[in-house]
Amino acid sequence: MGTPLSGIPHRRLNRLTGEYVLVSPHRTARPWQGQVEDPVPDSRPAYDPDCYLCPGNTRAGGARTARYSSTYVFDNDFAALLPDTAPAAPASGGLLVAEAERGICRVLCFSPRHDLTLGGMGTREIRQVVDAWTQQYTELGAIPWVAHVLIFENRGAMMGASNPHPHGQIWAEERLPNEAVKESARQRAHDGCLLCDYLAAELADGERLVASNDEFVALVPFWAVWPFETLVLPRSHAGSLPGLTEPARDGLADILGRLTRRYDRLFGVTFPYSMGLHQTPTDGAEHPEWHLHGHFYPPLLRSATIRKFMVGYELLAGPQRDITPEKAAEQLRELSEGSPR
Ligand code: H2U
Ligand code: ZN
Repeated sequence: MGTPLSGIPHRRLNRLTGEYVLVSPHRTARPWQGQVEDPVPDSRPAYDPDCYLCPGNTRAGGARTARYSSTYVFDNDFAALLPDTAPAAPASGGLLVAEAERGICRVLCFSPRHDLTLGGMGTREIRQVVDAWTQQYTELGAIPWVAHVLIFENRGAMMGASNPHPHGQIWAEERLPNEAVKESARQRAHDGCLLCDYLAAELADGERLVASNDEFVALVPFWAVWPFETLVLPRSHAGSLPGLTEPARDGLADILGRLTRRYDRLFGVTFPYSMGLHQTPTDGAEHPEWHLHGHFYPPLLRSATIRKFMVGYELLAGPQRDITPEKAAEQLRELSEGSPR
């Protein structure tokens, strides 16, 4: 594929969404001068008596978090969607369209240890998270009215995480949300599997690869919007976590640990991000076009404190970036991965 137009303003097509991103590489003529430091040691305790996610503690709503020893799932005490929302008649009075939306929101603690992050957990512990995600996708997706299950993690205050305890969320709902609608349409429109073909092109090119193992590849997508955005892809076609083989589940755990440790070393801080897994809709239809993948959207641009803002052009026209995806991949690739704590 090669890197086209590497020195001039250009736009790139996001094959998954059909949207363009503007790239302005000439604005980053200065060489990379950012220091690469070891992550600042986290001073969090292994157990925090005031943390609502630590084993045995009372949550805000009064419920008690169990004394768990690996992963722990509970219904979100402040759920954005509710399972018993009555299917009200759509209020589509002309231009004003609204419809009731049923859903189930859960919180998943990755570890009983308050002081860990995915990158600090060993592959075996992350594999337990992968298994919990698989189980949740299967269980929630099997509910007849659930059409979509989103698994995600907000990490760091910058991304709105309410608590540093390692945890993620799961939102299951009645209809496909916007991103799933766009990605479904683009994958369906492609002749063959879009992401199998895309991964083959990226492996042949190599310029945007960050880390890989026998089962999974992490790369900065050609159309990345966030400076250090990455896409995590299984090498073999699978639409969802239950479709992964045992070695592939281990491979996913391995790549998640290694990728997040690279992130943590980039600016020497626990790297903030929102990450999520996009999987086959559970709407009862056949979706051979869907290829499981993970998106990492980190907000940081140049240091632990300089973030990318989505303002101006981004809000009013479309996403724009300066540092090229190739440069970002190179920076992430050159870091050592370190090891879990
Ligand atoms: P975030 O850190 O990504 O915001 O996720 C934490 C979720 O935990 C959030 O959705 C829920 C919040 O509603 N929560 C509980 O369910 N119980 C609590 O006691 C506090 C927070
Ligand atoms: Zn905790």
